[in-house]
Amino acid sequence: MTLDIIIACLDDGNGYLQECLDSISAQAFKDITIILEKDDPQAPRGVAAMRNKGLQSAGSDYVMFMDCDDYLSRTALTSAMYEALKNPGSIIRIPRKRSLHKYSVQLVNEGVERDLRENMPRSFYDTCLGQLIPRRLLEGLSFEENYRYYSDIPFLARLYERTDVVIAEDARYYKRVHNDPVNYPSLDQEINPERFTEYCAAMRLAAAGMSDPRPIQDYICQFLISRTIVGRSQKAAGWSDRDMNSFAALVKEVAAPAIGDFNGESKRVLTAFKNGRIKKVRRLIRLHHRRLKLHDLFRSAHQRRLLFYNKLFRRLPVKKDLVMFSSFFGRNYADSPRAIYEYMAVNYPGKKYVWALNDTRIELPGHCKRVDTHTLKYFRYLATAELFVTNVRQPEWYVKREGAKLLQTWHGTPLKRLVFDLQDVYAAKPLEYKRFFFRQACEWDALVSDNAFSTAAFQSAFRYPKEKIIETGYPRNDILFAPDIRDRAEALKKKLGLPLNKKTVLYAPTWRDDETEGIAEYGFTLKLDLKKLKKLSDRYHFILRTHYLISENLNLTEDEKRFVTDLSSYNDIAELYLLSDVLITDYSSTFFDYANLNRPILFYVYDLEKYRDELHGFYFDMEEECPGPLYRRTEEVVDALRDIDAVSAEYAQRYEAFRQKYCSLDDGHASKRVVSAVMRL
Ligand code: C2G
Repeated sequence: MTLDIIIACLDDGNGYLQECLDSISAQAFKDITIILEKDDPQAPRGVAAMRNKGLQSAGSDYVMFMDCDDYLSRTALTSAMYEALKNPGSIIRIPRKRSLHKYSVQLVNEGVERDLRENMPRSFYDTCLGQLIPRRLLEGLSFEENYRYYSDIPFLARLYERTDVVIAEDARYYKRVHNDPVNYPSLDQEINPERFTEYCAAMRLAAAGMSDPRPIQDYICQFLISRTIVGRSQKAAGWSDRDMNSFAALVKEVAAPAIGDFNGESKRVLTAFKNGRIKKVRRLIRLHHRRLKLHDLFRSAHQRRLLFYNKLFRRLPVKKDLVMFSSFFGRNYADSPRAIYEYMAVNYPGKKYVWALNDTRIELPGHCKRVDTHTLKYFRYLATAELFVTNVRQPEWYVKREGAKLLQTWHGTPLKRLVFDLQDVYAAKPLEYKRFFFRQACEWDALVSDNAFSTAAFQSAFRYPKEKIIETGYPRNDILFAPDIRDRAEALKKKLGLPLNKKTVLYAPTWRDDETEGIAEYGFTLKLDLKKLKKLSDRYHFILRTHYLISENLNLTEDEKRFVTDLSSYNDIAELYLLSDVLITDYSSTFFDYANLNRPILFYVYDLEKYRDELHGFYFDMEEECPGPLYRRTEEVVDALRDIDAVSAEYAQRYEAFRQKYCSLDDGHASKRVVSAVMRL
């Protein structure tokens, strides 16, 4: 048996086509002819015309359609062909699954995906993609070339009347969802006011050609219900009257016979559509969402606080001279917001200061109020502060008010690619991440940058305008230039019970996007072998410091605790920089800051390829620019620590070049420069 795969390639701006082709050549089933139809951006033909053209060259037993940004699971075609052998003459459907990730990443996840039942039972299957269609069934069929989005519908309506459909359960067709709908929207994501007019026309045409239009009637009803009163999506609330009227006409003319199969709220909505009572449809949608909101209010304290924020606090006047600080979502009193606060507290004593800080054990110097982010007060302060200083994104619900200013200090010079420079997104809400980030960045009045390199990276990564970036060096690094750092380090060591007679090594790795524990919480597997480090315990004491997103605890044994201290929950890493003699890190921005101290840095990068090629990607080549050696095994780290002076000597030149490029603005006075810039805003 042979198979033609027709790939319609509208726009390959993201280089997805290669992954699609890779997934086809990785199949064990080989009797495949690829018919690739590329669109010409100068004279676009559209998907329907490309598929029709592809059909003209098809000569195999089966035909399958793919989009150029999609790909197949490893055994998709063997499973599908096996079903084809068992069921000659049937269409074999490969279940579709949405993916936001690259082919290589998806391959790793195959078999451990949670939801494999993407192919929910539907009265009508609305895409031609990922189905092995016996070629002889396609005679006389073609895609409607006038349609941009829904040419599949009438085509499939006729096709499905010619035979039955068998599902190849083990196979997967991965439908790639573009995580950057702003710059690279897929057809599904394209915003077009004509979309629903075409939808209605396609449905009418489909129904007209069917001997039994019931599946289409049912499908239209399900579509309207899912967009109006199912779940929390408010999509239908934004439909224009024109769209509403087109749907009403469609229900009346085509779908009305299926309404009887529905009941309750669904039936009411569909009947209102049928009777052309658009206002009533809108009222039912409003009621549905109000009911949901009420339900949320009863269930969640956060929703109640939000209600106060939106309805009350945002109407109070913005308080002049009220400055609010937050670092790492209220977890720490640290980083640049801390440095800026300490500078302002001394130099602007007339202002009122508030810190969002959840850990009551952390002491706050100076005159300032502390507020827990889970309280109503926090919402009130945030609504009324004249200046809000934060080192991470502001809360999603935050709305910047007239007269208020938001200073974004960010939290590191990036080696790891960020936001718009990322192809695959692993954030908690990958689909919305870039859009949300962009919207939030628009509210920043200024963004602090440590060096010219960061300024350039932030412009592309955040799509943030250069004029609003203040390139001053990092306030958080001011502490590293204090004249008494040696004394401070010793005092801190004493306070933390660290040995004074040994050198201290700080191991501060970053987090791994794929070690998810929950929303914005990550696990951590310690790959540095403590048994091997133990050999150095007469000379070195080790500090382990995991990233703030890691929620997992490191369980050290009593024996390990003799030469290792876990300071993952220690408030401010800058103080740990001060007291350590060597830093071991990986892709974390910590090394840019640490280099200010001119002390040795080792890179323990056991998963370099995976991190660089799959998870994140870097802004520069680590092997060429890093101010220290890259190691993959603990033994190498141990050897380097044995003769750390030799390592420093070997990397001296590279270290200096690195400092020139990334640290030249840090001089102990960045807070002052940032504050003067903010005062001018
Ligand atoms: N950090 C820490 N402990 C670690 C790692 C990081 O306290 N083990 C702090 C440091 O201040 C560091 C900041 O968190 O500069 C950001 O951490 P990164 O590991 O760089 O990662 P991320 O939070 O993803 O920030 O553009 C900056 C970053 O590269 C992105």
